[in-house]
Amino acid sequence: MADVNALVSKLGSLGFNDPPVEHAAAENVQQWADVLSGAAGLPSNYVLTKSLIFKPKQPKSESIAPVVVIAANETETSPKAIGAELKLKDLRFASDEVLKDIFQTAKGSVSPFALAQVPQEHVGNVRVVIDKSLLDNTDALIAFHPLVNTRTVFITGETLQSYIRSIDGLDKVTVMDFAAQSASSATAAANKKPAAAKPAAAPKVEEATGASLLGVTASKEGDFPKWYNQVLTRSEMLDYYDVSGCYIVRPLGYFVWQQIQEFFDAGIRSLGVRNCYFPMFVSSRVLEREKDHIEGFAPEVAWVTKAGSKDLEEPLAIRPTSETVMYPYFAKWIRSYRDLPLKINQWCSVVRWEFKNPQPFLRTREFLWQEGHCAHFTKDEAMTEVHDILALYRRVYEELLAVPVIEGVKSEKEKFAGGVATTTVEGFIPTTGRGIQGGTSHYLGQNFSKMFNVVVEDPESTEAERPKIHVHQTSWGLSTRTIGVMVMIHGDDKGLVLPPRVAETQVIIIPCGLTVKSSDEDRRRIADACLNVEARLKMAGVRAESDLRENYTPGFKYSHWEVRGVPLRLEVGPKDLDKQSVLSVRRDNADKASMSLDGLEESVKIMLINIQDTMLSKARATLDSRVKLVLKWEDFVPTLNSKCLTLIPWCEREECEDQIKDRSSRDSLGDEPEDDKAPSMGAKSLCLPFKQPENPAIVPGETKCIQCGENAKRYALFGRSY
Ligand code: 87F
Repeated sequence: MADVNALVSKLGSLGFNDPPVEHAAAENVQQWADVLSGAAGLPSNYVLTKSLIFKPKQPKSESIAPVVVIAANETETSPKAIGAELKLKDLRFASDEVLKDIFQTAKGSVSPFALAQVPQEHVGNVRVVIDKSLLDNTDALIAFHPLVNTRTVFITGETLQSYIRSIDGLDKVTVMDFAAQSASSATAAANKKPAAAKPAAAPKVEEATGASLLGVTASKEGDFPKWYNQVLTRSEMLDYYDVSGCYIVRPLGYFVWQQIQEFFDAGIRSLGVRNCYFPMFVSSRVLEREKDHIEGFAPEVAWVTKAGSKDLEEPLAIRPTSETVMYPYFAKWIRSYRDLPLKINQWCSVVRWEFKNPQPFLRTREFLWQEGHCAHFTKDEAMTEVHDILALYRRVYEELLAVPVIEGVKSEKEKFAGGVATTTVEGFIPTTGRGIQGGTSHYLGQNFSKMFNVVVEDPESTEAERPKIHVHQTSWGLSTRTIGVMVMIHGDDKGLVLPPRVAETQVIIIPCGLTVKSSDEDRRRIADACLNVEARLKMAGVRAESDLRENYTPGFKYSHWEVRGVPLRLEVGPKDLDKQSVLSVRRDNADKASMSLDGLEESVKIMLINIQDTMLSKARATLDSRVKLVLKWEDFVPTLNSKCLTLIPWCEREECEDQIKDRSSRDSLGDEPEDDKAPSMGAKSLCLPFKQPENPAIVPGETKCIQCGENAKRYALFGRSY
């Protein structure tokens, strides 16, 4: 027998206290509308709903995976469209047995509230689809039968969502825009255009809208790309945008960037670098002054060609980097060696119209970065700076993001073509076994100063002859790619895991241990204790928040903050308070410990430092175990295939690098792909690490390159990469 009272009290606990309206039995929607029209106590504006239960075609051996659709009565809920949205085949109405066995309800009495009656062993298989129009229409209340057809409750979209969230284990919830679906299929039918005509980003935007309801469901090992997208969107770090390759960095993600900015900005300031801002537009004349190296990059340059409907007299490029923008002004501003060094940096966004598959943070068409550009009198000074900046990049990764990196210099093939030498910090994504360039610091030599005529007079020269000396330049950049690397390395199947130094909220305080029997007095005591802990931690400089929302269970709050990567949770319950303590739960390793209220500030700070350190050591241990010394070619591809990077004795010849790439790509191996995820890409050199293996050390003239047999010069780090 349906327990209407329990339901009403549940809705009450979610903050919805209006009693159900009683009426004569309604067997169908028409009758429902009729009986309501005569009832008293109706809200002024409401929508009647339908709740439908479908079942996909599935093998008998699999457990039943029903789909509950909650929609406005007026909404056209085609099973085909729902199936397409959920990627399920052949949706049919569920049988009476399914209604009875799984939802303990019968035809005619189905409502969202039947979800609470699903036995625990089935809950994980149930999918829920909510009609977006119900949630969007905030002017109207939503009408449901509370398990019996003689009453109606009217609730808000917010309460409906809270109710669904409060059901333990129910995590497959999709918000579906039926209106957009039927509009787009109508247009498609009318135009008979191929599917490709649909904007590619649209379904993702939709998925992201519904995502705020959910935790992460994809597994990191099982489906890494899906996992990465879910972690970013469901943690609310990032959202999709309707220009392909462009993304919204939401406050949680932007906070991480600001922490990086703050740290790096202080670092470069103490090296004497000053911030500035140059325009984002570059005329073609100026861009092409640097033809040689721009040539390879030209396809990625985006141009503005119109203002309103009028063509611009001269198209303007949007900066992909600012060498050509800045260096004419270096020539203007630098007159004497006394004007050196000139050290400037700008924080800005750049645009590179990539055609390869975009990936949030890792490869995007517009991204945020800093670009530093300096001019020095001597090569030595410039080289010192190149290394100082690289050390700062390493510290951003290791000290802030808890991400270990390998420092080194790029091969001739991989260096920035406009410069003399490129130094780099290389990261590693264990799940895919691929390396990733983390930031580069270039010694440009006198290449650009010759092109842009950035010269000073020789201070040693006499009045008579005044030879000009070209300055030695550096440029260096670090982008929001840092954030993507951090997410990929630390995230887990529950979502984001943030290192404390970059977490917007470092500690979340959650009241728990309250039951329906708890008195108001108990509730107040716990809430006050949470606020007190929050205030004490804030005073001590810890970024702490309490989650005192009343319409959510502690379990819901735990997952809410776990998805968002908060490093430390403090649970405050009556029993803890009796012992003058709280329970701490770490996000990185789930360790629980009782923490005394006495000296809490110190204990929390120590624990945050410990979390930061543990995250780095763990990532470093993984990196160390996945960089393999490979001393013969036969071991090279198998090592890559086991998701490792390789350190090989190498001749450093470009031709050999090309051969390594060819010989390690799947096509040339003649392998049939075992599955779509099998690695196909060839390996490239990531860097020549500064720290060279010593056992065995390279013996000049003796140690041979493992690919071509010529003399090896150094060990090189090779791997598949992003
Ligand atoms: C894309 C289009 C046009 C990279 C591009 O690494 C030009 C370029 O010059 C381009 N992609 N690059 C190289 C950037 C070199 C350098 N610039 C300053 C950096 C760090 C910051």
